[in-house]
Amino acid sequence: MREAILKLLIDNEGKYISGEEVSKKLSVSRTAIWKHINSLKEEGYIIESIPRKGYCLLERPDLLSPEEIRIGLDTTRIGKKIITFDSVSSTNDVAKKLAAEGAEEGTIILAEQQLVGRGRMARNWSSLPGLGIWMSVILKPNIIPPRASQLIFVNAVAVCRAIRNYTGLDVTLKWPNDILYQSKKICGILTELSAEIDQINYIIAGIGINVNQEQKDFPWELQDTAISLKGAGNKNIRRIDLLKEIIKELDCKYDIYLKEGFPLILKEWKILNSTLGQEVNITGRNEKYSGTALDLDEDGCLVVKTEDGDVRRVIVGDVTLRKDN
Ligand code: BT5
Repeated sequence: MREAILKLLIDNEGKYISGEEVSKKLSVSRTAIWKHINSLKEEGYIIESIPRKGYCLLERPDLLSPEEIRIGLDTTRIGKKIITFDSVSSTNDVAKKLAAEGAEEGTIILAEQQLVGRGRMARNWSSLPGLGIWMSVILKPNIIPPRASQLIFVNAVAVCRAIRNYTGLDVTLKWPNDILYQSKKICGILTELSAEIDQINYIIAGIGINVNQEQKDFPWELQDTAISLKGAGNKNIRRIDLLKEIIKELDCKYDIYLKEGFPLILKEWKILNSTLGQEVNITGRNEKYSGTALDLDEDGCLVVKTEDGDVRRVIVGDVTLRKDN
């Protein structure tokens, strides 16, 4: 009921809606409405109540509340279930545990803060409270395990599109899992897999987006390489509205991937990327080399022409654009 009242208030944001009208529309008593309004106020919603005029929603807090995220969200798979926490070690760890216990595909785990947010190869991911979107999505695609790395690109394309749609910022994709604004990292994606030889149990897509940090909020070692959407666009972002756009795009791109396979995703990745055609330094597991990034192949490998003319496929590794060094 609280969700229905909130929806009605949001639909009429800035306008008065009388207790009588709410009561009629939702078949709920005036006392119950009053109780729900008070609990919304306690959470930070600014609602004016004037006798004989009714209730008017003046301001919404920038809280990632599942109730508000669900309003108007009409997705097929992603976000049917949303679980939020104030603070967790890592949303990917929570998601893994839930997936192993049988959580349904599309379940989203969100946290206001991560205490041990991580990147690839156990690197640290700075996840300050209330300033970013730290989320994990449980996926259970019916594909063979060697195809799992394609999901990295499905998610990256979806998040990049959503950020572009919502902010208008010209963010780009860097192989394999970064989203950049003018060479600085705005988002990182950590895709983790649980599989048997012949089947995938689940994939966790962990998405970290810097949203409202000031530059000084980042740890000193990230000052030159990280940026937030607020830093890039000079304005505060309502995280929940961006998050809804991300969920919609994830749902849409995942649907395309399941129905039509990887080619359309690959095509869109190529449109949105800032890696291909660039001079790059590659740091692989046990080696470093330089070359030109030529292409992304259908397994998600970066095709690089090395300085001595060999063409190599990079499966795992880090890429730095040489112009940024
Ligand atoms: C990534 O790894 O970029 C994947 C980051 C995924 C984070 C999400 S948040 C929700 C979910 N739960 C988790 O615990 N993780 C996921 P990688 O490509 O390895 O990059 C890591 C490197 O990025 C670090 O070594 C730092 O140099 C840099 N870094 C750390 N925090 C950053 C931040 N907030 N913004 C930009 N760069 C950052």
